Amino acid sequence: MIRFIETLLVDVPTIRPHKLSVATMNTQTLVLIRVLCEDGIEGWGEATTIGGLNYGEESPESVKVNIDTHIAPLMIGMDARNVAAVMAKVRKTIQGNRFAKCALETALLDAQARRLNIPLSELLGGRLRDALPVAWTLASGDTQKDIAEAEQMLELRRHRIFKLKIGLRPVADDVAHVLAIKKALGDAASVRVDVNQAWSELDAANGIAALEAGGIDLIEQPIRAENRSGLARLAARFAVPIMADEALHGPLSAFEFAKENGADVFAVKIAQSGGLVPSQQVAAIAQLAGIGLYGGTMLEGAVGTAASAHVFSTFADLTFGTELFGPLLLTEEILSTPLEYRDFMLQVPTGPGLGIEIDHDKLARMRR
Ligand code: MUC
Ligand code: MG
Repeated sequence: MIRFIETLLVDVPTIRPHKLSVATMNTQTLVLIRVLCEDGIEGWGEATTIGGLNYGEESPESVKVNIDTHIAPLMIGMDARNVAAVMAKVRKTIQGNRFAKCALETALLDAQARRLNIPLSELLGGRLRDALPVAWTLASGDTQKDIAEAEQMLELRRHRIFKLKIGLRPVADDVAHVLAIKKALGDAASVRVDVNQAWSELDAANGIAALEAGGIDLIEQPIRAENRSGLARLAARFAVPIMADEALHGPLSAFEFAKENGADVFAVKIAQSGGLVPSQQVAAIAQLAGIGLYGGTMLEGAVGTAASAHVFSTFADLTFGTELFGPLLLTEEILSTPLEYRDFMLQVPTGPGLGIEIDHDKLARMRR
């Protein structure tokens, strides 16, 4: 039986300002969820947003207040071992709030997998890989700093896929910035861009042509999320793959994209999908429609990153890798043993549940 659900807010400074077209992040707020069950088993989940409400329609505070006030009371007393039944009730009763739902489903599945003494990935049907390629986002806002950062990551063998955040400056300046980085790194690295919706369709047509000619490998959400037909036109027009990110809100929107040939690649995010099981549904739709897969992040800390890793490990294809670097952007570690990054890959945890242990003393000191 679900006995108690606790939500905690934890503000963690980033290692450097993280500049996106919609926000500059100096801290990340983790919403951590602890579900305590009658049999003594506890499960953890997490939700994060980007720049409060700058990126999407949920904020850390809305996730907390909506769980505390509206969602947790529905769940208390239900059978913790039947995660599907609990989540079916939540999904039927609560509109929207995909991030909150994802955090809760994560905690319930973590608890159930711990109860069964198996890794979460096995509860989701089983993993197909034990390690995931991880991209790093270069977003200092300065070309030379970004090149130095990328070279350091290559040297450390931590990342060889780099995603550049653009869209704030004029298109020509952004293109020059990206191509300077590609030129400096050469074939040692895959260089990609994320415009976070900043371009008009006309800007995108010009910008993408130049980026494609310069050897850029992937173009993420160049135009407004609402402009689905525009993204489909860009995908049809260019050979370089066009990826949907902010436009993708779970299985139903994945299905619409698939019907409309709306994108070449999906950035699957557990929070945007509304949970771990819905993320698998998004992936299944993509695979049936011949759409490529990329494991995305909402810059979660260790809990959400581990949850994402378990889910992505079950995907049959993960052609474009992942960007599960969230914990590496933060100055504080909330696990007693950090997640393991080596040889350009995140190792998918192997212990029961999420396979991680929270440092409770640290959390007690850091919570808001
Ligand atoms: C996004 O739009 O993909 C992921 C990596 C990063 O730096 O920002 C996020 C959000
Ligand atoms: Mg993105």
